Amino acid sequence: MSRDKTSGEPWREILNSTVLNDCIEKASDAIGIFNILVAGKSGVGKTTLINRVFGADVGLVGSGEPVTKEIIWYKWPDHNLRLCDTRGLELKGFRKTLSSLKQEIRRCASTGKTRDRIHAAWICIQENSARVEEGEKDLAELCSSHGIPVVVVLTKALGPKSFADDVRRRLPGASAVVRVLAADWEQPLVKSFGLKALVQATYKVAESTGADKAFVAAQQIDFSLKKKVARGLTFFSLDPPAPLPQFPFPE
Ligand SMILES: Nc1nc2c(ncn2[C@@H]2O[C@H](COP(=O)(O)OP(=O)(O)OP(=O)(O)O)[C@@H](O)[C@H]2O)c(=O)[nH]1
Ligand SMILES: [Mg+2]
Repeated sequence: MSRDKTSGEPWREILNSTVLNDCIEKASDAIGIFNILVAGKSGVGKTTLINRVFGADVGLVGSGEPVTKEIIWYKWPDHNLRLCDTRGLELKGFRKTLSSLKQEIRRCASTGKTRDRIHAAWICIQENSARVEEGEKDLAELCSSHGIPVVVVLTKALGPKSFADDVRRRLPGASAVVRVLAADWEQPLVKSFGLKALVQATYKVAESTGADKAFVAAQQIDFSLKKKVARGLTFFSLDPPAPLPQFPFPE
């Protein structure tokens, strides 16, 4: 048996085997893709939030696929996440953004496949803005009318706390309203909070869309949730197409 470092070792052959690759592909298909729409006015903290929850540095991706000027899809190779980033929810241009989004939501749903649909929307509103804009209200209604569950994220949540109740009143179709400080605040010092609550609220809505496993795989906040889901999705429960070869680990 060759001891060459690059080839001929049985464990490398197994790693490259079609059987194993088929299993990995099957596992990845079983987990699927989570498509999330993230919207909110400029500077509210969308990118900070996404980076914290998914550990995916959106700022560094640079390979977004623009659908229109207002809608960009970010996709990561070998990741269970696709992110639809929107621009222009500001007062002036929001009608145009909403009409592009409507088309995009319909396009995503048109294949009839779970993996192509938009599974959830995070509408981000900075807590201290203390008001819900028309664009945010219309977007929430647009999503709800297309069966996309909405989680409202009150970002940079340093108060006023009572704003959450106003938002629940103004956006009654939202599945959840979650206060989040995605990164520690320095002056005054306030530790980050709310990320786990956001993940749990999103998981709850994702369960109804069939994309919950992909969401759990993609998020980097709640590891007990990952364990819980992994227990129901073991590698060997995926019925390999042929018996896997025995695995002689390298010495
Ligand atoms: N400390 C702290 N800073 C935050 C938080 N969220 C956002 N920021 C800061 O607020 C600024 C804007 O945040 P971004 O995440 O870039 O906001 P955005 O919504 O992606 O902005 P656009 O891409 O311009 O629409 C940045 O300086 C962030 O560091 C937070 O939870 N804590
Ligand atoms: Mg951003």
